Amino acid sequence: MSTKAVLITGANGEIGHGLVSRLREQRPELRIVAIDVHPLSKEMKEQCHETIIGDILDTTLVDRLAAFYDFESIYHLAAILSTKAEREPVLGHRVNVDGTLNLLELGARQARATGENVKFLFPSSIAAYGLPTVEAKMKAGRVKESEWLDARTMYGINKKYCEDLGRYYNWYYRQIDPQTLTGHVDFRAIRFPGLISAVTMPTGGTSDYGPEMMHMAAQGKPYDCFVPETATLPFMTMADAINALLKLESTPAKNLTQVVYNIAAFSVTARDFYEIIKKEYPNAVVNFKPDPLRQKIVDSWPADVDDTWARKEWGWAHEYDFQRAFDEYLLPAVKRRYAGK
Ligand code: NAD
Ligand code: AKB
Repeated sequence: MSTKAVLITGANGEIGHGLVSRLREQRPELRIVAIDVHPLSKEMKEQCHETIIGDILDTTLVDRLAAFYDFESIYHLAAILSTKAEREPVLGHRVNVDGTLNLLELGARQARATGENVKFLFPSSIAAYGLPTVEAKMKAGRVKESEWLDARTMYGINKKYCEDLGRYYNWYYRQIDPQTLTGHVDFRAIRFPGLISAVTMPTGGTSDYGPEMMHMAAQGKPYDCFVPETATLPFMTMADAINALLKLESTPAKNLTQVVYNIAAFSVTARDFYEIIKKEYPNAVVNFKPDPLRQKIVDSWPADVDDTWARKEWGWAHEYDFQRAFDEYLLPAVKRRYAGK
Protein backbone atom coordinates (compact mmCIF):
# COMPACT_ATOMS: atom_id res chain seq x y z
CA MET A 1 0.00 0.00 0.00
CA SER A 2 1.25 3.54 -0.81
CA THR A 3 2.09 6.02 1.91
CA LYS A 4 -0.06 9.18 2.20
CA ALA A 5 2.08 12.30 1.84
CA VAL A 6 2.45 15.76 0.32
CA LEU A 7 5.05 16.46 -2.32
CA ILE A 8 7.07 19.67 -2.50
CA THR A 9 9.25 20.16 -5.58
CA GLY A 10 11.93 22.86 -5.51
CA ALA A 11 11.84 22.54 -1.72
CA ASN A 12 15.30 24.06 -1.33
CA GLY A 13 14.16 27.38 -2.77
CA GLU A 14 12.88 30.51 -1.05
CA ILE A 15 9.22 29.46 -0.88
CA GLY A 16 10.18 25.85 -0.12
CA HIS A 17 12.09 26.87 3.01
CA GLY A 18 9.12 28.73 4.42
CA LEU A 19 6.53 26.21 3.30
CA VAL A 20 8.25 23.17 4.81
CA SER A 21 8.54 24.78 8.23
CA ARG A 22 4.98 26.17 8.17
CA LEU A 23 3.54 22.77 7.18
CA ARG A 24 5.57 21.08 9.89
CA GLU A 25 4.25 23.58 12.47
CA GLN A 26 0.62 23.43 11.36
CA ARG A 27 0.32 19.75 10.52
CA PRO A 28 3.03 17.82 12.37
CA GLU A 29 1.44 14.51 11.36
CA LEU A 30 1.99 15.21 7.66
CA ARG A 31 4.61 13.27 5.69
CA ILE A 32 6.49 15.77 3.58
CA VAL A 33 8.38 14.44 0.59
CA ALA A 34 10.76 17.10 -0.70
CA ILE A 35 12.68 17.10 -3.95
CA ASP A 36 15.26 19.53 -5.30
CA VAL A 37 18.30 19.40 -7.56
CA HIS A 38 20.26 20.89 -4.67
CA PRO A 39 20.64 19.16 -1.30
CA LEU A 40 18.52 20.42 1.57
CA SER A 41 20.10 21.53 4.84
CA LYS A 42 20.16 19.17 7.82
CA GLU A 43 17.49 21.30 9.51
CA MET A 44 15.21 21.07 6.47
CA LYS A 45 15.80 17.33 6.16
CA GLU A 46 14.74 16.80 9.76
CA GLN A 47 11.36 18.33 8.98
CA CYS A 48 10.66 16.03 6.05
CA HIS A 49 9.68 12.37 5.79
CA GLU A 50 11.95 11.92 2.76
CA THR A 51 14.21 14.32 0.90
CA ILE A 52 15.41 13.53 -2.59
CA ILE A 53 18.21 15.21 -4.51
CA GLY A 54 16.85 14.89 -8.00
CA ASP A 55 15.59 16.50 -11.15
CA ILE A 56 11.89 16.82 -11.96
CA LEU A 57 12.83 16.08 -15.58
CA ASP A 58 13.89 12.58 -14.52
CA THR A 59 10.80 10.51 -15.34
CA THR A 60 12.24 7.41 -13.63
CA LEU A 61 12.40 9.37 -10.41
CA VAL A 62 8.86 10.70 -10.88
CA ASP A 63 7.65 7.11 -11.52
CA ARG A 64 9.35 5.98 -8.33
CA LEU A 65 7.50 8.70 -6.38
CA ALA A 66 4.21 7.53 -7.92
CA ALA A 67 4.94 3.94 -6.90
CA PHE A 68 5.75 4.68 -3.25
CA TYR A 69 3.44 7.53 -2.33
CA ASP A 70 -0.15 8.59 -2.49
CA PHE A 71 0.04 12.39 -2.60
CA GLU A 72 -2.95 14.34 -1.31
CA SER A 73 -1.35 17.59 -2.47
CA ILE A 74 1.53 18.52 -4.74
CA TYR A 75 3.19 21.92 -4.23
CA HIS A 76 5.08 22.26 -7.46
CA LEU A 77 7.61 25.01 -6.73
CA ALA A 78 10.62 23.91 -8.82
CA ALA A 79 11.33 26.39 -11.59
CA ILE A 80 13.95 28.46 -13.38
CA LEU A 81 13.13 32.09 -12.56
CA SER A 82 12.86 34.96 -15.02
CA THR A 83 16.40 36.31 -15.32
CA LYS A 84 18.00 32.88 -15.47
CA ALA A 85 15.37 31.60 -17.92
CA GLU A 86 16.05 34.61 -20.16
CA ARG A 87 19.74 33.71 -20.16
CA GLU A 88 19.06 30.01 -20.73
CA PRO A 89 15.67 29.86 -22.46
CA VAL A 90 15.80 26.19 -23.46
CA LEU A 91 16.65 25.14 -19.91
CA GLY A 92 13.86 27.43 -18.68
CA HIS A 93 11.35 25.83 -21.01
CA ARG A 94 12.45 22.29 -20.12
CA VAL A 95 12.21 22.76 -16.37
CA ASN A 96 9.24 25.13 -16.30
CA VAL A 97 7.08 23.37 -18.89
CA ASP A 98 8.28 19.78 -19.32
CA GLY A 99 8.93 19.53 -15.58
CA THR A 100 5.43 20.78 -14.80
CA LEU A 101 3.93 18.33 -17.29
CA ASN A 102 5.75 15.46 -15.54
CA LEU A 103 4.25 16.50 -12.21
CA LEU A 104 0.76 16.97 -13.67
CA GLU A 105 1.00 13.47 -15.14
CA LEU A 106 2.07 12.12 -11.76
CA GLY A 107 -1.02 13.73 -10.22
CA ALA A 108 -3.32 12.48 -13.00
CA ARG A 109 -1.99 8.94 -12.82
CA GLN A 110 -2.46 8.88 -9.09
CA ALA A 111 -5.95 10.37 -9.25
CA ARG A 112 -6.92 7.68 -11.79
CA ALA A 113 -5.52 4.93 -9.58
CA THR A 114 -7.17 6.06 -6.34
CA GLY A 115 -10.32 7.71 -7.72
CA GLU A 116 -9.54 10.72 -5.52
CA ASN A 117 -8.61 14.23 -6.60
CA VAL A 118 -5.01 15.32 -6.14
CA LYS A 119 -4.59 19.00 -5.29
CA PHE A 120 -1.92 20.67 -7.38
CA LEU A 121 -0.69 24.04 -6.10
CA PHE A 122 1.14 26.04 -8.74
CA PRO A 123 2.96 29.32 -8.05
CA SER A 124 2.48 31.33 -11.19
CA SER A 125 3.72 34.89 -11.45
CA ILE A 126 3.03 38.47 -12.49
CA ALA A 127 5.48 37.54 -15.29
CA ALA A 128 2.48 35.95 -17.04
CA TYR A 129 1.48 39.53 -17.92
CA GLY A 130 3.05 41.62 -20.65
CA LEU A 131 2.35 45.32 -20.96
CA PRO A 132 3.74 47.01 -24.07
CA THR A 133 5.14 50.21 -22.52
CA VAL A 134 5.74 51.72 -19.12
CA GLU A 135 3.06 54.33 -19.93
CA ALA A 136 0.52 51.57 -20.66
CA LYS A 137 1.58 49.86 -17.42
CA MET A 138 1.05 52.94 -15.25
CA LYS A 139 -2.25 53.68 -16.96
CA ALA A 140 -3.49 50.08 -16.55
CA GLY A 141 -3.23 50.20 -12.74
CA ARG A 142 -4.56 47.04 -11.09
CA VAL A 143 -4.79 44.40 -13.81
CA LYS A 144 -7.30 41.57 -13.74
CA GLU A 145 -6.43 37.90 -14.34
CA SER A 146 -7.73 38.01 -17.93
CA GLU A 147 -6.02 41.23 -19.09
CA TRP A 148 -2.65 42.01 -20.72
CA LEU A 149 -1.57 38.41 -21.11
CA ASP A 150 1.11 38.91 -23.79
CA ALA A 151 4.04 37.70 -21.68
CA ARG A 152 7.43 38.77 -23.01
CA THR A 153 9.86 36.51 -21.18
CA MET A 154 10.49 32.79 -21.54
CA TYR A 155 9.59 32.43 -17.84
CA GLY A 156 6.33 34.39 -18.22
CA ILE A 157 5.32 32.43 -21.30
CA ASN A 158 6.11 29.19 -19.45
CA LYS A 159 3.98 30.25 -16.47
CA LYS A 160 1.04 31.27 -18.64
CA TYR A 161 1.19 28.01 -20.60
CA CYS A 162 1.38 25.94 -17.40
CA GLU A 163 -1.71 27.74 -16.10
CA ASP A 164 -3.46 26.60 -19.31
CA LEU A 165 -2.10 23.07 -18.89
CA GLY A 166 -3.42 23.06 -15.33
CA ARG A 167 -6.83 24.24 -16.51
CA TYR A 168 -6.81 21.39 -19.04
CA TYR A 169 -5.89 18.77 -16.42
CA ASN A 170 -8.52 20.19 -14.08
CA TRP A 171 -11.45 20.54 -16.45
CA TYR A 172 -10.86 18.77 -19.77
CA TYR A 173 -8.33 15.98 -19.22
CA ARG A 174 -8.95 13.07 -21.68
CA GLN A 175 -12.34 14.58 -22.49
CA ILE A 176 -13.08 12.14 -25.32
CA ASP A 177 -12.42 8.98 -23.27
CA PRO A 178 -15.67 7.03 -23.17
CA GLN A 179 -15.12 6.15 -19.50
CA THR A 180 -15.70 8.93 -16.99
CA LEU A 181 -12.69 9.38 -14.73
CA THR A 182 -13.45 9.59 -11.03
CA GLY A 183 -10.36 11.39 -9.72
CA HIS A 184 -8.62 14.32 -11.35
CA VAL A 185 -5.92 16.91 -10.81
CA ASP A 186 -7.43 19.74 -8.80
CA PHE A 187 -5.16 22.46 -10.16
CA ARG A 188 -4.97 25.79 -8.27
CA ALA A 189 -2.61 28.58 -9.31
CA ILE A 190 -1.67 31.86 -7.69
CA ARG A 191 -0.02 34.62 -9.70
CA PHE A 192 2.45 35.82 -7.10
CA PRO A 193 3.97 39.29 -7.08
CA GLY A 194 7.67 39.73 -6.18
CA LEU A 195 8.28 37.97 -2.85
CA ILE A 196 10.47 39.26 -0.03
CA SER A 197 11.92 36.82 2.45
CA ALA A 198 13.97 37.77 5.46
CA VAL A 199 15.65 34.39 5.76
CA THR A 200 16.68 33.60 2.19
CA MET A 201 18.27 35.65 -0.59
CA PRO A 202 16.58 35.53 -3.99
CA THR A 203 18.50 34.31 -7.04
CA GLY A 204 17.70 34.30 -10.73
CA GLY A 205 14.66 36.59 -10.63
CA THR A 206 13.92 40.09 -11.90
CA SER A 207 11.95 41.38 -8.90
CA ASP A 208 15.04 40.52 -6.80
CA TYR A 209 16.19 44.18 -6.58
CA GLY A 210 13.76 44.88 -3.69
CA PRO A 211 14.86 42.06 -1.37
CA GLU A 212 18.51 42.37 -2.51
CA MET A 213 18.57 46.05 -1.50
CA MET A 214 17.42 45.12 2.01
CA HIS A 215 19.82 42.18 2.45
CA MET A 216 22.81 44.24 1.24
CA ALA A 217 21.98 47.18 3.52
CA ALA A 218 21.68 44.83 6.51
CA GLN A 219 25.18 43.51 5.73
CA GLY A 220 26.58 47.03 5.33
CA LYS A 221 27.35 46.42 1.64
CA PRO A 222 26.67 48.89 -1.20
CA TYR A 223 24.05 47.86 -3.75
CA ASP A 224 23.79 48.67 -7.45
CA CYS A 225 20.08 48.67 -8.24
CA PHE A 226 19.42 47.57 -11.84
CA VAL A 227 16.11 49.47 -12.21
CA PRO A 228 15.39 53.22 -11.95
CA GLU A 229 13.94 54.76 -8.79
CA THR A 230 10.51 54.96 -10.43
CA ALA A 231 10.24 51.25 -11.30
CA THR A 232 7.03 49.95 -9.74
CA LEU A 233 5.96 46.39 -9.01
CA PRO A 234 3.62 44.63 -6.61
CA PHE A 235 5.44 42.87 -3.76
CA MET A 236 4.52 40.71 -0.78
CA THR A 237 6.20 39.15 2.23
CA MET A 238 7.07 35.47 2.08
CA ALA A 239 4.89 34.98 5.17
CA ASP A 240 1.82 36.21 3.29
CA ALA A 241 2.73 34.16 0.20
CA ILE A 242 2.85 30.97 2.25
CA ASN A 243 -0.40 31.85 4.00
CA ALA A 244 -1.97 32.23 0.57
CA LEU A 245 -0.76 28.84 -0.66
CA LEU A 246 -2.06 27.10 2.46
CA LYS A 247 -5.35 28.96 2.40
CA LEU A 248 -5.99 28.15 -1.24
CA GLU A 249 -5.03 24.53 -0.62
CA SER A 250 -7.56 24.19 2.19
CA THR A 251 -10.46 25.84 0.35
CA PRO A 252 -13.22 23.41 -0.69
CA ALA A 253 -13.23 22.96 -4.49
CA LYS A 254 -16.91 23.94 -4.62
CA ASN A 255 -15.98 27.50 -3.60
CA LEU A 256 -13.59 27.97 -6.51
CA THR A 257 -14.76 29.08 -9.95
CA GLN A 258 -11.29 29.97 -11.25
CA VAL A 259 -8.04 28.04 -11.58
CA VAL A 260 -5.78 31.10 -11.55
CA TYR A 261 -5.91 33.86 -8.92
CA ASN A 262 -4.06 37.15 -8.53
CA ILE A 263 -3.09 38.15 -5.02
CA ALA A 264 -1.82 41.56 -3.92
CA ALA A 265 -0.35 43.19 -0.82
CA PHE A 266 1.50 46.41 -1.73
CA SER A 267 2.70 48.13 -4.88
CA VAL A 268 5.90 50.16 -4.44
CA THR A 269 8.71 51.86 -6.36
CA ALA A 270 12.39 51.05 -6.04
CA ARG A 271 12.71 54.47 -4.37
CA ASP A 272 10.12 53.42 -1.74
CA PHE A 273 12.37 50.45 -0.89
CA TYR A 274 15.38 52.74 -0.64
CA GLU A 275 13.58 55.18 1.66
CA ILE A 276 12.23 52.59 4.06
CA ILE A 277 15.63 50.87 4.24
CA LYS A 278 17.41 54.19 4.76
CA LYS A 279 15.32 54.91 7.87
CA GLU A 280 16.74 51.78 9.52
CA TYR A 281 20.17 51.82 7.89
CA PRO A 282 21.05 55.52 7.38
CA ASN A 283 24.47 54.59 5.95
CA ALA A 284 23.03 52.27 3.32
CA VAL A 285 24.54 52.95 -0.11
CA VAL A 286 22.24 52.29 -3.06
CA ASN A 287 23.37 53.33 -6.54
CA PHE A 288 20.58 53.39 -9.07
CA LYS A 289 22.28 52.06 -12.22
CA PRO A 290 19.44 50.91 -14.45
CA ASP A 291 20.15 48.08 -16.84
CA PRO A 292 17.85 49.00 -19.74
CA LEU A 293 17.39 45.35 -20.75
CA ARG A 294 16.30 44.08 -17.35
CA GLN A 295 14.31 47.27 -16.81
CA LYS A 296 12.28 46.44 -19.92
CA ILE A 297 11.12 43.24 -18.23
CA VAL A 298 10.05 45.13 -15.10
CA ASP A 299 8.29 47.68 -17.30
CA SER A 300 6.27 44.88 -18.91
CA TRP A 301 5.00 43.52 -15.57
CA PRO A 302 2.00 45.22 -13.97
CA ALA A 303 2.39 47.91 -11.31
CA ASP A 304 -0.42 46.25 -9.37
CA VAL A 305 -2.96 43.45 -9.68
CA ASP A 306 -6.65 43.11 -8.97
CA ASP A 307 -7.19 40.26 -6.49
CA THR A 308 -10.97 40.49 -6.12
CA TRP A 309 -11.50 36.82 -7.07
CA ALA A 310 -9.09 35.54 -4.42
CA ARG A 311 -10.60 37.80 -1.74
CA LYS A 312 -14.12 36.76 -2.67
CA GLU A 313 -13.73 33.03 -3.27
CA TRP A 314 -11.18 31.90 -0.73
CA GLY A 315 -10.95 34.77 1.70
CA TRP A 316 -7.48 35.93 0.71
CA ALA A 317 -6.30 38.91 2.79
CA HIS A 318 -2.73 40.06 3.21
CA GLU A 319 -1.43 40.57 6.72
CA TYR A 320 1.51 42.87 5.92
CA ASP A 321 1.33 46.21 4.18
CA PHE A 322 4.67 47.83 3.23
CA GLN A 323 5.40 49.55 6.55
CA ARG A 324 4.30 46.64 8.70
CA ALA A 325 6.25 44.20 6.50
CA PHE A 326 9.47 46.03 7.33
CA ASP A 327 8.74 46.89 10.96
CA GLU A 328 7.36 43.57 12.12
CA TYR A 329 8.51 40.88 9.71
CA LEU A 330 11.53 41.77 7.59
CA LEU A 331 13.81 44.00 9.69
CA PRO A 332 13.72 41.99 12.93
CA ALA A 333 14.50 38.75 11.06
CA VAL A 334 17.15 40.31 8.83
CA LYS A 335 18.87 41.83 11.87
CA ARG A 336 18.94 38.43 13.56
CA ARG A 337 20.24 36.83 10.40
CA TYR A 338 23.19 39.19 10.00
CA ALA A 339 23.92 39.87 13.68
CA GLY A 340 27.65 39.69 14.30
CA LYS A 341 28.50 39.21 10.60
P1 NAD B 1 13.87 29.52 -5.99
O1 NAD B 1 14.69 29.72 -7.23
O2 NAD B 1 14.38 30.00 -4.70
O3 NAD B 1 13.52 27.97 -5.85
C1 NAD B 1 13.33 27.11 -6.94
C2 NAD B 1 13.93 25.78 -6.55
O4 NAD B 1 13.72 24.86 -7.65
C3 NAD B 1 15.44 25.83 -6.31
O5 NAD B 1 15.77 25.33 -5.03
C4 NAD B 1 16.02 24.96 -7.41
O6 NAD B 1 17.17 24.25 -7.02
C5 NAD B 1 14.85 24.03 -7.71
N1 NAD B 1 14.93 23.46 -9.06
C6 NAD B 1 15.23 24.11 -10.21
N2 NAD B 1 15.22 23.24 -11.22
C7 NAD B 1 14.89 22.04 -10.72
C8 NAD B 1 14.71 20.76 -11.29
N3 NAD B 1 14.90 20.53 -12.58
N4 NAD B 1 14.35 19.73 -10.48
C9 NAD B 1 14.19 19.94 -9.15
N5 NAD B 1 14.36 21.13 -8.55
C10 NAD B 1 14.70 22.16 -9.34
O7 NAD B 1 12.44 30.13 -6.29
P2 NAD B 1 11.27 30.47 -5.26
O8 NAD B 1 11.31 31.93 -5.04
O9 NAD B 1 11.29 29.54 -4.10
O10 NAD B 1 10.04 30.17 -6.20
C11 NAD B 1 9.29 28.98 -6.10
C12 NAD B 1 8.21 29.03 -7.15
O11 NAD B 1 7.44 30.22 -6.98
C13 NAD B 1 8.73 29.07 -8.58
O12 NAD B 1 7.86 28.32 -9.39
C14 NAD B 1 8.63 30.53 -8.94
O13 NAD B 1 8.45 30.70 -10.32
C15 NAD B 1 7.39 30.95 -8.18
N6 NAD B 1 7.34 32.39 -7.92
C16 NAD B 1 8.30 32.98 -7.12
C17 NAD B 1 8.25 34.35 -6.92
C18 NAD B 1 9.28 35.05 -6.07
O14 NAD B 1 9.31 36.28 -6.07
N7 NAD B 1 10.12 34.33 -5.34
C19 NAD B 1 7.22 35.10 -7.49
C20 NAD B 1 6.28 34.48 -8.31
C21 NAD B 1 6.34 33.09 -8.49
C1 AKB C 1 11.09 36.66 -10.83
O1 AKB C 1 11.44 37.85 -10.78
O2 AKB C 1 11.41 35.87 -11.72
C2 AKB C 1 10.16 36.17 -9.76
C3 AKB C 1 8.74 36.42 -10.13
C4 AKB C 1 8.12 37.73 -9.88
O3 AKB C 1 8.10 35.54 -10.67
N1 AKB C 1 10.51 36.80 -8.53
